[in-house]
Parts: sequence; C-alpha cells; structure tokens
Amino acid sequence: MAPPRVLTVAGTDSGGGAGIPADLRTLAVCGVHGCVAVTAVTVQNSVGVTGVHVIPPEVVAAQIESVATDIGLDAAKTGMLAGREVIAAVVAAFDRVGIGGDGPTPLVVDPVAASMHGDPLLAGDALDAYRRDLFPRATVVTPNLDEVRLLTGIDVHDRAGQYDAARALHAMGPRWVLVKGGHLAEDADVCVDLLHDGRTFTELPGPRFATTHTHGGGDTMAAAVAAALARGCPVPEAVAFGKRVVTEGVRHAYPLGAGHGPVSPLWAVPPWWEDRTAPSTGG
Ligand code: PXL
Repeated sequence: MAPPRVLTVAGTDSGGGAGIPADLRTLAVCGVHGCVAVTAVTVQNSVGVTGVHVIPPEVVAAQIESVATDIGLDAAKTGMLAGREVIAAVVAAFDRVGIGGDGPTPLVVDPVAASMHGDPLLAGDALDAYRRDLFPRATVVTPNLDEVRLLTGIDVHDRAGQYDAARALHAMGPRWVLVKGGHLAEDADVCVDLLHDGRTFTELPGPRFATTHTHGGGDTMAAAVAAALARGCPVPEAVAFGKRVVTEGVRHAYPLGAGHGPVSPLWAVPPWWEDRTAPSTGG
C-alpha cells in the first residue's frame, strides 16, 4: 500500500534547513510520500540568503500537473512562491488539477515572505496575488506575525491583535486561518497559535524555548498540517498535530554553521541504525 501523497510547492534551501528540505524531512517523518514543485533555488546557509533564482512559471506549473495527473495527491502546501508570476501559474495549475478551492485536494498556504535573517523571499508586488487568488483557494493559511503585517496592515502586539488579524485574514477567503504566535514578544514562556474558521476561535498554547535555532519552523508546521490533512484529519486535529511536530522540532533543534540551525522533526525517528551498525566488539 502506498502512503498518502503530499505535494510541496516551494523553494530549495542549500543549507537544508528550510523550504523543500524541511518539507520533505517533515513529510517523511509524518509517514507520507512527498512530491515537489520547485519555485526557486535559493543560495543560503545558516547565516543568510545570498542568491534567489526563480524557476520559470510554466516549469512550476508543469511540475504540479505532472505529479497530480500521474501520482495523485491527497494534500498540497505552498511555501516560497517568489513573485506574482509564479503565483499566477500555480493558481492556474491548481485549478486544472483540483487542488484547493472546491477541488478534492486540501491546500495549506504558508505565505512565506522572508527568511528568518530578514532576506526577502517574495516580491513586494505579490501580496495582492496572495490575497486575491491564493487565499480564497486555501483550506488553511498559516502566516507568522511579520506576514500578517504585510498582508493585513495589522501590527500584532498582544492576543487581542491576534484575534483581529485572524478575522481580517478570514475575510480574504480561506476556510481556516492559523495566526502563529511565535513572534509575539509579550509571551515570554508560551507560544500561542490562534485557529479561526470565521465562527470559532481556538488558542493552541505550547512552550517557548530559549533558542535561536528556529530556521524552517513555519515550513515544518505547514508540512505536518498537510500530512495530517492527507491522512484525512479534520483541520483542527491537523493543526494540533502540526503544533506538536513543530514544538518538539524546536525542542530538538540543533546548531549548524555560524548562524541559525534548523528545527528538526528527526526526534520522531527511532535510532534503529545504532543497533544495526554498532561496530562488532569482536569474538
Ligand atoms: O522558512 C521560510 C522559508 C521557506 N522557503 C525557503 C526559505 C525559507 C527561509 O529561509 O529559505 C526556500
């Protein structure tokens, strides 16, 4: 039996911390098969991004259609989409193969705008395309507070602001909104994400860890949510699952290079190889 299938439409990260490497790692740990439509190649390490090379939009669309029509998909997620030309091609391809909107395949939209170093990963004129074309097709959108500010103009400083932002984002058309609280300075020991479907609000609290190694955290969360949706979980359960994967991922994040190390889902992988490859003690 093949496992559930999930497509990530996202950028690469040569350092292996965020983007497609983080997505595929997370999808594998969550027991699903990951397919890939590359939107951009980024030149980066733990210190920052020094190059972004956008893939031609028609090549992005062709990757989506190729896997959807042969392999089939149980869920999809978007990460770095680079600019409005790629967004337009992705939206058209999604409509052709039934991803998001009223189609059968649920869609997680993580509106990636910048790396944690502050390097831009989205053209400034692409925000309209997100709001107008992608959000109405999303099963759930998962912005952090920097992305919330760009998309809504709301500068969230407290829990009440998180609720305002959730309402404003829901009005843009997604079925569900998850306003992540990782960047909320007023929460010293907790990290509270807020889930909203236009009617109900659910606060998802988790511990906050004193670490700078949070590279790829948003990607890890969105990929885990997509994996759970692909397994047939309703959105609230899928988001609670994603919260658990990313919380434990931050707890188990490791240093790498001179800058920010990656959030790691590898805590969930049993170290079976230690037993099998331990050197013989002789005899
Ligand atoms: O974590 C957001 C993200 C997504 N995709 C790519 C990235 C980053 C952050 O650096 O590089 C390719």
